[in-house]
Amino acid sequence: MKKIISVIIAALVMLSLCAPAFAIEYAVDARVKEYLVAPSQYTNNGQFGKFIETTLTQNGNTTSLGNYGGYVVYEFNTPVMNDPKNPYGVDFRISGNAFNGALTTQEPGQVWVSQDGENWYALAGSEHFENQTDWNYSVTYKNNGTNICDYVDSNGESGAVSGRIAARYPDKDFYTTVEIPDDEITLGGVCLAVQRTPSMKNGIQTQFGYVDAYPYKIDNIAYNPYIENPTDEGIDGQFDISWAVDENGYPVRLDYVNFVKVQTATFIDGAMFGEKSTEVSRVCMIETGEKVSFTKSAESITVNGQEIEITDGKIGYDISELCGGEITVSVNADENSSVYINNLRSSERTFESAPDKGIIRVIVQDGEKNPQIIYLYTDPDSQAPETETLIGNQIFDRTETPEEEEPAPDPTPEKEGFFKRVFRAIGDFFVRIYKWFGKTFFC
Ligand SMILES: [Ca+2]
Ligand SMILES: [Ca+2]
Repeated sequence: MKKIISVIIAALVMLSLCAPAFAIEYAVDARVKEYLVAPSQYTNNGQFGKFIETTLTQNGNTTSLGNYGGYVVYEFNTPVMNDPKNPYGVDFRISGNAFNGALTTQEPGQVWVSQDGENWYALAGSEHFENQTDWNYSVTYKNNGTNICDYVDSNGESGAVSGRIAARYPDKDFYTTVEIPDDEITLGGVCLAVQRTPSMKNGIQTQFGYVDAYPYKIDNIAYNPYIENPTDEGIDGQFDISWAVDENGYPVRLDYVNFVKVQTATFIDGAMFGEKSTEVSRVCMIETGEKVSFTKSAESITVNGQEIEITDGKIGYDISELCGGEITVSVNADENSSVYINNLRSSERTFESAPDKGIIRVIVQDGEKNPQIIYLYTDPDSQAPETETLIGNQIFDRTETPEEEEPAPDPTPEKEGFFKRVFRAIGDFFVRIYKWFGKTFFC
């Protein structure tokens, strides 16, 4: 027994010696500015409901944001750069605790970014432009003095907040960074789905662009968000600042951000598991690559048979004249590209009618390159921009850098045929004779 104990102590000493090395590698230069766990089984309660700062440490520590609207705001001391050298365009990672990508396991959190902490832009994940996604949903949680809050939402639905154990009103003493009124608090933002009937089937499927949707990995490597089979192979929490959009869903250009917010984006009763609540386990920066490179494989997009040429510097296209009823969008890109049309990974998608939000986003991505992002506007009355609206200072040159050409291999001398060799030998012979005569008789 003593031997076992001494081995354990030795192992612990070894681990404690190793820890600082990992801490340096994965430390994030940021602080928690605000944190609130919305009424849920984790509110005012234990590890999952309190120690959010641990998500900034090297190995992370699972912490919950609670029910819909619960959130954390990180303030970075060093800006997070939207650096075109980042593989796949991924600029940072925030992981949750999902153990697979199944719809019952996913608990997606919406990510927002800001330069000043006041003006926020959503990073549009795969579901952002789908009809069922509500960009302006809110829930007012009411403190009734019991373990289960009441609520009323922006759709006028109301009742008791369902919870497996409890859905407590947040206590001021637990969440000191947020002003919490005594009687009720309203939390709003993006909501991906509302399902308040308790059922094991109350799940949600996202493809990319949310926290706590896929298994996580503890490292600082960027993984491709657009892979073919994310349900089996997706890695949680890859974020590209180039997904940023304003309140109308129009693209904005942010070359850096100083604040990142994660917010539970569902109001779903998951029956025996309790409410769906986004967990945050770890924030990390990613290793920047060597080379700037952009995907530009889509030269054109066909909408209902009409080809639209994609021109340099223009990412927004008005297609409203082509949108009478059904809309079929075909992306003419390299066959090896990953192509997303809103939340569908395919180079073609048919919409029964124009999407409610008036926007179809096309993403094309090749190899490790930054994606090509194109917006098609279906609403004739929209004032949609043809380019991204620049926020703050422009830092990076986004024009495409040509691929470095592979050095040409040394030319291999062609093997000469038999007759060619004979003729060359005869020619060389006469040249030598000619030179010999010249030297002998004329010099
Ligand atoms: Ca990026
Ligand atoms: Ca989770």
